[in-house]
Amino acid sequence: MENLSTQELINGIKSGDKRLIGKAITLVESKKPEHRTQAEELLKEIMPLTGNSIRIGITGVPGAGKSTFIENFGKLLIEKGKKVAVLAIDPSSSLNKGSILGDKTRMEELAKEENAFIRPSPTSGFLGGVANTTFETMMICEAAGYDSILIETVGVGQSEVLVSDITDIFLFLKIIGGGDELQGIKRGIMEMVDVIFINKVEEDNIIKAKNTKVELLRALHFLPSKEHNWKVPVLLGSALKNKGLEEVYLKVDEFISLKLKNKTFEKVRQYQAEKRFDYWVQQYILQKTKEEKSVENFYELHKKNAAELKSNPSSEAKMFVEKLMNK
Ligand SMILES: Nc1nc2c(ncn2[C@@H]2O[C@H](COP(=O)(O)OP(=O)(O)OP(=O)(O)O)[C@@H](O)[C@H]2O)c(=O)[nH]1
Ligand SMILES: [Mg+2]
Repeated sequence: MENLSTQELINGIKSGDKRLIGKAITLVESKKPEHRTQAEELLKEIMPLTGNSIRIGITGVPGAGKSTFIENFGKLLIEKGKKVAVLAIDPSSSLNKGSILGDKTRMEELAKEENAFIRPSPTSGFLGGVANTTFETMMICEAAGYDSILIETVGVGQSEVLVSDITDIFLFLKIIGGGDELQGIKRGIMEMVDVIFINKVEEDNIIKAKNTKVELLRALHFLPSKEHNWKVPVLLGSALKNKGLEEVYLKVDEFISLKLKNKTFEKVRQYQAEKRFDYWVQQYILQKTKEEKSVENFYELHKKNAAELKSNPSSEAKMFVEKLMNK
């Protein structure tokens, strides 16, 4: 990696230079400890410029139309005067190469927009883990003036949990399948979702789509309300034909306004930050562990005991931390 100073990167971010924004993101994604130190420096400096965006998570099964949706929804946001950053987390990309590349080509038009920035997120971070690396990428985008962040993740369960930990609103893209309409939406995901968009609704399946909507609304009725006074809406449309996206925009806007009114917008962000703090405490303790030979040795010893099923992993972890503290 080209050696740019922290200040050069910060200036680049502030002036909205996409090449330097990209370099700064590469820095926070780096697995090298010395890069991490520079990343911390950079993030500390840009912190006051972050937070001023709406963070939108978008999920759905592979092929549901997430990228197509983001392409057209992103363009709609730009028409409304927003600056849009798109981050894609694809936990399957290591198995199924080309998915992320696919995203790039599917967002061709959005990528050409001056006010859009598109970036795939790595599926594994060094210390960060997926959600933390993505969060820091989001901070850089916010500092560069992007006020709408769209995060695409494929609907396989785990990644939604991560994405819902860093976003303000969660959108679920559903396609109509045969048989049980609730199949494919795990209860856990349903509980995280704030807006549902049934995609690929076109002339030939509109009746089916309406039935699906009724079924979904019925199922949602039995779930506890995540946000006070919010009923998860089920919208119909076609991402490809640009139908129904304005309604999604209005619902997103309504939901964010409600969160601000209920004072949960800030509260949830604070709670998310607490979780990140705890995460980083663990990561930095682990990193320190590896820096000192004697500590590393007893770390490895307890880990081995756990791995060999000699005793409970939590007991081994407790013994290790107690030794570490008394050192
Ligand atoms: N008919 C129709 N096709 C659509 C619509 N939205 C997306 N598609 C098509 O569905 C296919 C998958 O779309 P993508 O946008 O790549 O879906 P995705 O959810 O991002 O897929 P992954 O990233 O692979 O999980 C593409 O061939 C799209 O052109 C729609 O509203 N109507
Ligand atoms: Mg996609």
